[in-house]
Amino acid sequence: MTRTAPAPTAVENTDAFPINGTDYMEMLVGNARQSALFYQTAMGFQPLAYAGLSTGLRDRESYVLVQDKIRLVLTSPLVPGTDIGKLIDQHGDTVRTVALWVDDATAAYETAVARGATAHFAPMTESDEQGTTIRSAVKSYGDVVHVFVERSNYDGVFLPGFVAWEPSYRTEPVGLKFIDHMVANVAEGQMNRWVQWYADVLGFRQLVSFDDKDISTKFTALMSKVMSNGNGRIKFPINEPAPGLKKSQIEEYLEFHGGPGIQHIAVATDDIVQTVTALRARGIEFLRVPVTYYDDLLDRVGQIDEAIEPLRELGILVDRDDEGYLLQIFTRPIGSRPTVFYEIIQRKGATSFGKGNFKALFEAIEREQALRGTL
Ligand code: TYF
Ligand code: FE
Repeated sequence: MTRTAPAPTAVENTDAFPINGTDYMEMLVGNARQSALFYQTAMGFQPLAYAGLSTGLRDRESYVLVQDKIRLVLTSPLVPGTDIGKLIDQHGDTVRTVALWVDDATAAYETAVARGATAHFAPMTESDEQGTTIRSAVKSYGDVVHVFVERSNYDGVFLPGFVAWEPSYRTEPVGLKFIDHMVANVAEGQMNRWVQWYADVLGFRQLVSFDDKDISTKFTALMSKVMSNGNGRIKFPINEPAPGLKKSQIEEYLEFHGGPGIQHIAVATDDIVQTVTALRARGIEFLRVPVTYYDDLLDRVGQIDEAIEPLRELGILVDRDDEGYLLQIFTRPIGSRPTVFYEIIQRKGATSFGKGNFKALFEAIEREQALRGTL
């Protein structure tokens, strides 16, 4: 690993324009109504907003869910032949939009395009009784777009056009707090191009770089670089496959996703044992490392606040860096295709990405690939 910059909090802010944080993430899904129930029941999200037939849309509907700072939009087409339908046919359920909360969506768009971004839509003003938003968007890797959201003059439930979604069915949150990072998989030879894109267009800085020796098993390898904005709230690792003896998880993703896209969304909790216990009780399945992982855990990471036994029972991984330690665990893919999955992460000082867990984690992924016949 090469540290190209100090801790995220200490990174010099070179953002091309102010970005406050992630505003929302939109997934295109085959059946938003049922996916919404999955995110409520299994993942502990709360219903927030809705747009669809009853609000005047004819071709699609969206459910918006929230858990602490995480806003998730689930969108499905309602009729054949839509652009959204074509994207779902190509990718399966997929993250389409990573929306960034900005002070000025017009300036953000003009700056991003001037610095080399491809436009997706020009600034548009949307209004209702609750105020006005301005949104604009540029294209990133694959079919992922970054929407810039300016909402300082808006007081409504989500965005103009959405109404409050207030079903009587509610579930307990599981303690998910905010999006810690969102990881892209791109094709071999494309990582540096997209690293450069985030530097050129958004002014992001490279936090860390992992080469194929850092991230390899006997069979497969990958490379990864992490890009971050100035305030450290947005972290985008970008992976590409590296040559290996067998098909890597990145190649499997690219094949089943039909091109580059978001591979995993890491969500932060401040009590990972409680969060993972709750998620498991609701049916979420996690990757398992061999129990021998825990035999020398304290030798590797030193003293930690948590008891080892629950970590072993749940399969939670631990890694330490210069600044502290982190606990993390990865779900199985959440949809039918072996593409998108979630990471649950609790940081106790550490700002890194669990390099010490890469080998055990990637071997666990390879065991899953073997079961799928895709290794
Ligand atoms: O985001 C990360 O860097 C860690 C590890 O395919 C990781 O969560 C990296 C690549 C990958 C799965 C996990
Ligand atoms: Fe991660």
